[in-house]
Amino acid sequence: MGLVNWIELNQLGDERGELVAIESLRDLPFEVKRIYYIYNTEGGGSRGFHAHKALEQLAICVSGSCEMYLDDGVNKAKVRLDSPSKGILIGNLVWRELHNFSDDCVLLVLASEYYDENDYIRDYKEFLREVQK
Ligand code: T46
Repeated sequence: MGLVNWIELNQLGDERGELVAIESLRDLPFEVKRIYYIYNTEGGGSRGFHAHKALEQLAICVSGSCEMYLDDGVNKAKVRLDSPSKGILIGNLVWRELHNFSDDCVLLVLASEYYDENDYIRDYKEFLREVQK
């Protein structure tokens, strides 16, 4: 898996509006154990600045936009999330930073594991050491 992996989600819209459905292990490569979302970002700063040892996630900007900086210790990329029908897969051992949230941003995240603070690597040098193992 490369650093930047987009997943095009199925848009099931009709004249009443759009509908996107996401099924565990079918539309994304892991079982979803947790869902969270980030909103009310107006005036907020950047977020993230960490990697995960095991956690995999799919992030979808269901409203507005934001930018995500991804770094696997070798490759670096900046992506813009601005579509409710497109998600970005974030693998384990990927450093992520989130910037430039629009006021109306709602970032929905589907996660492969329950919340576990021990899975976070919050120190960039420790992250590089972990990647090089
Ligand atoms: C990620 C980016 C995109 C919980 O109690 N449960 C949860 O599931 C989450 C995600 C967070 N929290 C608590 C931990 C902190 O006290 O909520 C607070 C804010 O979390 P954090 O500072 O980790 O938020 P972000 O936006 O920097 O990072 C989050 C995720 O933690 C992270 O996995 O990839 O969003």
